[in-house]
Amino acid sequence: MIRGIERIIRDIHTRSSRLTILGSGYVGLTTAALFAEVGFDVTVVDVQSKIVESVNAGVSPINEFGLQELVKRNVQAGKLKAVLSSQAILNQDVVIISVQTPIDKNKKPDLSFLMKALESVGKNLEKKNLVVVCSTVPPRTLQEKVKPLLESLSGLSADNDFYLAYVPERIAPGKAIREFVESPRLVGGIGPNSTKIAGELFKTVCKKVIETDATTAEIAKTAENTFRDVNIAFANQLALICEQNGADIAKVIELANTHPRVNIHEPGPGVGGPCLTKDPYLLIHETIIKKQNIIIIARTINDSMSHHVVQMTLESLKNVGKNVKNSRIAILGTAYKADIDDSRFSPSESIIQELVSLGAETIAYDPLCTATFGAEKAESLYETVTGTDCLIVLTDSTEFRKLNLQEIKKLMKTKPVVIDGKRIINPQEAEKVGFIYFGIGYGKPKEDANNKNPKMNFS
Ligand code: SAJ
Repeated sequence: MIRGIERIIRDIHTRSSRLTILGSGYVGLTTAALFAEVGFDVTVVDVQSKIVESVNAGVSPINEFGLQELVKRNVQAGKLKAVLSSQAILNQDVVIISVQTPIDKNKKPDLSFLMKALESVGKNLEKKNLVVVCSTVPPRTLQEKVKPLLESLSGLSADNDFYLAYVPERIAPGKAIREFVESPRLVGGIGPNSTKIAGELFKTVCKKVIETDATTAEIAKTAENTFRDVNIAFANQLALICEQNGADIAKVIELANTHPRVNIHEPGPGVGGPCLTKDPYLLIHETIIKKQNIIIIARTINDSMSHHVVQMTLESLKNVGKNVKNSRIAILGTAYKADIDDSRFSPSESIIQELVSLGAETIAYDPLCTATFGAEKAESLYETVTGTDCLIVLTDSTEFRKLNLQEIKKLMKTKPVVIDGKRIINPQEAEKVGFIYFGIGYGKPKEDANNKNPKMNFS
């Protein structure tokens, strides 16, 4: 047995192992390109022919920093290719699964893509193969779903005849390649042999590998994004407290974070993207803690922030004698966060839709993202703001961090309102230029609130 494992590890070290990656999203393709770059023969499998054709032409179908060069170089060198069918799983030594694991409309994990991929893997599984799951999954998925399925389809025993590990990804869009290499990588085997072999494989690309077991790795992965979601929910609730008490959340967080063991995240118009909106539900799936579950409460708080932005807009317009109905509203930022083209679960979607349902005219602009969620599409910042009553900032994109407030004011209608969802505008400066300013977590000083701008109360 030991000699068998040593041979597999030697094949990894000499780059003789053949790798197949199932799923060619931004994680799968980044994984494939990086393993090809360190010398492995890599085949990436996808169900979409346009993705396969693109990769084989040396063109990355995904807009990810540095990926294009990696794909081109390794396709040209014959180290990386893409195929449509699952036939590629035959005669492979390592199969890495990186397919989507979404949640359904009831917030329950939908593991159908993973199970389908595993069926094709299981039917062709051979002795000494290593199967690695990278997709984010609920706790005990490897023990209770993946292992039994592969064993029954292949007739082989996990950690003895073949090897199985959970190796979650923790890369962020825009910095996927750097983070793949630099971030410590959790490697959780179904048994010690699997952990050892998978660890050796990932050490060829990742600077640091941390070995554990599959279930611990599953919980740690979902805990990371859940921690961020809960922390952001705390920041959002703190923002509402500041609004009601005439304090500035930006200052409060800055001060609280000078405590050496405090790290409060940033409040905002809501939490978007495919990770933080999903992973908390994977973590708590089938948990017995149904009531007073901080994780569910945090999700609810974060989801409620988009409605808070709309309420803030309505109140602000009312303060200047305008009605949201027939007001023209400029939206800056439709991606789920700054400087990316991804609009999945973006808070701007529900904000635009609620404003439209209330009779507002909306126009949206994002430097990288083409989604507008039903708003009119503008091609530039100045086109967006022209003739509008209100400007809502929803991402802190680089372009929005240096807004020329004087110029913007000239293009907007009288008594222009600005709603700063990301707290990137200086409130005093905006008011000096002539804006009616409201920002998430920015409570008007009490004397102001009593005299000129009544304190807003969003409960
Ligand atoms: N957000 C806040 N306040 C914050 C930070 C984020 O409201 O303090 C909002 C963002 O605006 C966005 C959402 O939360 O709408 C998600 O932001 P994110 O920075 O966590 O971005 P993601 O979803 O791209 O998260 C990825 C994660 N990667 C994976 O799951 C593989 C996450 O683990 C990383 O921590 C994060 O990138 C990162 O560090 O960039």
